[in-house]
Amino acid sequence: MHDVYTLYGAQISNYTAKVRSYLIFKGIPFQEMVASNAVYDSFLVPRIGYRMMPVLLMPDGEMLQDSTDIIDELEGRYPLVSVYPSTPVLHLANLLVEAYAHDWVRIPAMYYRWGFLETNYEYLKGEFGRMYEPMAQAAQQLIVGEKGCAWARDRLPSLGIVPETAPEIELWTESLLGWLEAHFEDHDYLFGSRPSTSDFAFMGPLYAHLYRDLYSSALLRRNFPNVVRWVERMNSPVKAQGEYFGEDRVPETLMPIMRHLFAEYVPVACDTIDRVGEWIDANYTSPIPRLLGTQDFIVGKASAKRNVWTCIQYMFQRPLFYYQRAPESAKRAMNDLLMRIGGGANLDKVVRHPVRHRNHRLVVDN
Ligand SMILES: N[C@@H](CCC(=O)N[C@@H](CS)C(=O)NCC(=O)O)C(=O)O
Repeated sequence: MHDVYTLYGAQISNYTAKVRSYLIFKGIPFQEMVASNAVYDSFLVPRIGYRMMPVLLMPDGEMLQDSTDIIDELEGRYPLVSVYPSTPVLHLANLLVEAYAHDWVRIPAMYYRWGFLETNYEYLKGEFGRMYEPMAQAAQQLIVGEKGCAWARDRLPSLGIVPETAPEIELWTESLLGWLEAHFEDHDYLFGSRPSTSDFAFMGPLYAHLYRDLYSSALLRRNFPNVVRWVERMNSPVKAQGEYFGEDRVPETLMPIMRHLFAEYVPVACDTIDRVGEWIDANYTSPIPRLLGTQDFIVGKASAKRNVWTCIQYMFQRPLFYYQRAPESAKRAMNDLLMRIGGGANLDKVVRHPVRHRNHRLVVDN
């Protein structure tokens, strides 16, 4: 087929959902292939080097892993209807919410998937089994699915999902869904009548996990109908390209999210930048490991430890660089946003060693 992209991923995959909704919005022709064991072994691992989805195969044969890199590569190829707001304050706010949705809302997504097994487990075994072995008998799929589930559940402590944090994750999730519900009462997307990269990033946890998994699906449908409609909008072709807010100001309905992200995500992101920096000072080699020891974090009234996920620097250095490299006039407007957020919110964190992806690995950007 000519000029058709292939998205390797799965319905249950957070970061596949992000890229899928982007491709749908942009009207980019694509087909989807399940990243099954056979596809991994015979096609993806030999080219990417490890098991990870999503992967996008371009019509010219180039392959990309990493949902953010995929979107940015395609923005370069299809720049006409950009998914980044062009005005400074909205652009910055979008990069912040994108990083939060990508890195941090993964916590509620994983918690709600694995925290309610009485409701979710049979469904998840089937989903994992069908993904890994789509051609196998149903009974065989359940066996394979059980192993896949065990592997995924083992990840929870690395994200700080432990019995002490669970009640606070629930409170946060209900608040977050409430903020989104109120925002989508007035607006089709986060920054206006056109989706932006933060909408796509939110589709990961909100579609792949919360909308589809049985327990959270009932919760969403019961209490958050605007969020449900937004998810469905995000997976449907649009009639009009829409536009971002005319005024370069973050609406009041998004401010609770902005405040939460500075209170709980930014401290972790800044610590991650320090830890990655120390590792690079000591090792100065590539690639950078995915996990680097542990760090303290808070969720609501609970505090706990989690692993340092080095990929967090990759997402959070984006808003930092945008802010720090902006001309003074734009910075003044962005500082007004930081003042509105309050609590000493700032984006002054110095990134001594920027990172990037090379050959599908996180490396020092030098
Ligand atoms: N930074 C990557 C993260 C992708 C990712 O974590 N994908 C998950 C599925 S949603 C996966 O394949 N995990 C396999 C693993 O962690 O080993 C991206 O944005 O594409």
